[in-house]
Amino acid sequence: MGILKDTFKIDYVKKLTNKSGEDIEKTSNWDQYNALASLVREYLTSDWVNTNDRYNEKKSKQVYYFSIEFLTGRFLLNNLVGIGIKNIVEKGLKELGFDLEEIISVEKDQGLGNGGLGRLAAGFLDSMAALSIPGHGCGIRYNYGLFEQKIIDGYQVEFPDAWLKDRNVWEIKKLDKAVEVHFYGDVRIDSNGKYYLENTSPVLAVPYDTPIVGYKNDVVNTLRLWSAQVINKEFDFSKFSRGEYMNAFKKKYDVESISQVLYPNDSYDEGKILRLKQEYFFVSAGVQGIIRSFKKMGIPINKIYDYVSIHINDTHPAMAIAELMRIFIDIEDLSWEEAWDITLKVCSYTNHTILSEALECWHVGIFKELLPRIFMIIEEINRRFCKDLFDIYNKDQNKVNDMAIISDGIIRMAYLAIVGSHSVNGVAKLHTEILKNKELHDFYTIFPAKFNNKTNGITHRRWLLNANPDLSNVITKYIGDYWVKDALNLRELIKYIDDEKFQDEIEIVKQKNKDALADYILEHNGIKVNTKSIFDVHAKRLHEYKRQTLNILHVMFLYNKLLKNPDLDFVPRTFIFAAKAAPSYYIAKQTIKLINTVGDKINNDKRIKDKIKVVFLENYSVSLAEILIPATDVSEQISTTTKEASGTGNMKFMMNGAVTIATLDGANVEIHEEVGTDNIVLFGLTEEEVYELYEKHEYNTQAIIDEDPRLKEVLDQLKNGFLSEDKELFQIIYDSLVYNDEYFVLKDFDSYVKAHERIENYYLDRERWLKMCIINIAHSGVFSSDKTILEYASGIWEAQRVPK
Ligand code: 26M
Repeated sequence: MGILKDTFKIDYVKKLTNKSGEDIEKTSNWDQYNALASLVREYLTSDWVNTNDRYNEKKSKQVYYFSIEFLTGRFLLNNLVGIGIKNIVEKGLKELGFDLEEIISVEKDQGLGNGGLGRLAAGFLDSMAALSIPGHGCGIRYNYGLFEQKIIDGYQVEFPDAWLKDRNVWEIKKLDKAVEVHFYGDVRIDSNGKYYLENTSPVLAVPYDTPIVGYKNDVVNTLRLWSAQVINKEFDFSKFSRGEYMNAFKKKYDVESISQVLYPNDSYDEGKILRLKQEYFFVSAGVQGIIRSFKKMGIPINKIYDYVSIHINDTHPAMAIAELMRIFIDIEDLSWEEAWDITLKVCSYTNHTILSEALECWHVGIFKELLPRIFMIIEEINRRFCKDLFDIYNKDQNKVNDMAIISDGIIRMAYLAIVGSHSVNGVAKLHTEILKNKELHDFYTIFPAKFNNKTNGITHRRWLLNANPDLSNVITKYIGDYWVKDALNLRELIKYIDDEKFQDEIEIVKQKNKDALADYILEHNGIKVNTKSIFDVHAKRLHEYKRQTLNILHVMFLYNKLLKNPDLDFVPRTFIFAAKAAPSYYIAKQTIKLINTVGDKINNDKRIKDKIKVVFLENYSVSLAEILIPATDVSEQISTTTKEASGTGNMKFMMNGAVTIATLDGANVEIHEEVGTDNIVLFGLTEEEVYELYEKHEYNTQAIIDEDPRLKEVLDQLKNGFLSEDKELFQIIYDSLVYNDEYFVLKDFDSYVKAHERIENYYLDRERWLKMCIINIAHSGVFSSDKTILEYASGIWEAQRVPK
């Protein structure tokens, strides 16, 4: 959209005065943000309306990305850039005496996700809009997003994330599009064999729509998040007279609890009924909404697969399969066979994990009570599937039980998702191979054509263009701005790899970003870091398999080394951690305490002359990542090989010119393929070695400790009073490493130490280091989520681009 600076200034002053009721000089930062965001929302409204009209007129196939999490972060900068008015706005504001950057930082993150899965969903929405693909998000409007983390006395303490406390400028409530979702009740079948659900407890699902702005293409798609409300007639005021006043409120409270809070776990957690309600709530509302708008087109329902694709992001929305079946059969009167054929064509599923404890299961008992008709349908899907298995496997009942969707009173949601979708994809090459050859091998044997890989990606607009404007400017100065439309063009940078001027500019930008991060650290942690030291960053959820423990043990080892020889030639290092732990994950929370305890000790030890600092940044979030990642020299991607499905942080760091220290896990494998062995620092067990260790049951931690005095020393320090008077404080970490080192921390320790030595040597060779950085940036384009989304669109959804 085009707008003149003076027009903007007039609009803005008017908006700011109207909204705040103050002279503009007297307005607060929040007033200024609120006015600017509201204005941008208004500016993009016509594109939003036109985009929908265009999709309707052309009857374009619509993709609906169903996800229980969307971790979008802030919108303002993205939207300003997307509608192409950022520069004008920045100048206009400056002339009015305001600073855009400051205003942008007022916005609260929309933190409706835990980590990788939710952030991936948000990035995919961004790419679909940028590519003019009619794709929309469907999820839950949680009143409270992921908890805010504070570090108190070294421990994680959780606080509620009241992100809706101030007005959410971006969303529009669509009361007229509300639908009812029915829980509990009795299933009745009439003489014609038609099913009815009676005596249910209905809940009103109210959609709130948020615009998803494309990149300078006039496209605005929609993220629709559902909020639970009590239905007016249920919240019955006539009950007042019967003394039911308080009960009426209890009912309201119970219903609204469905969309109250995001579950703060990022792997499976023992089946809670509220979680099951959340899943069915948004799935049923979303599917009903889709069918309602499809029917308005007047096309027969049995052709819906040509117009609609529903993508199931992990198993949480897998009930979409059964909900579609319910509507097709019970409401649209299709036969089972016809309904099943359509459902399969509409649905596709992405698997995000191979950790078996993370596979979602529900007890038949609670499921059947809460969702009786949905349960019946899943039972029937299972019955038919088992019948096929019985024939395929020559009446081998064990095999049938192994693969059944319902077995031993448990419903396995991944199996439902596989059976009910036409496509099943993993999120990195290695991950997909492991699914096909190990974890889901039996299903792959039966449905080989369903399985495919779609390596994850990240939006280069948020993570490079917007988060790292100085680097973007340098890139554009050398190769033009074609990379913004197609990130693969970043490859052109290779031409300048030997150009000293270019190398200098890359270095200057990194230094500037590091200086800014150092300021942030000083302000938030009170720690003064050496801005010339290597900024080594480990930022992601806290998990044993992600091995923050390996990192901190290595830091302890370096510290010991310096204590023994304080004058050692040593490249100064700043080790930065950022991670939230699930509130109920005890060992993960103790790991945070360990990192902070080690940090306190090292940071205050004069003997080592500030050669190492350890910083734990609290409340890792999208907006913190936007500061942290551009300032990183070394990206820690050190999960136990085979455990990280893909990782996406790895791609963000690479794109911002960090060098990765990595195991050959998840998408690290593909980063290695792109940059070559000289431009990534690999260490640790290979996939084969990991599986061999698991199979042979011969892993002997004691032998490793006996042979490695460095390791023995750091392990002893966990419990000999070196770190804390309370010798039991880290007992659980010690025990898990020494007696049950499931994630091979000890096995990979030596290799990790050596990898860090390599990092140190490369960094000392300034030119070599800068070339590594440049190669990483130049090859990061293949990890743009645009590429990923084009593969989903052609390979899974058969969705076309619908440009203006
Ligand atoms: C399940 C049940 C109850 C409560 C919460 C959950 C749950 C929530 C989030 C389970 C898993 C969740 O996310 C998993 C996740 O983020 N997986 C990551 O997905 C990324 C995107 O594909 C990958 O890059 C990461 O490797 C993978 O760990």
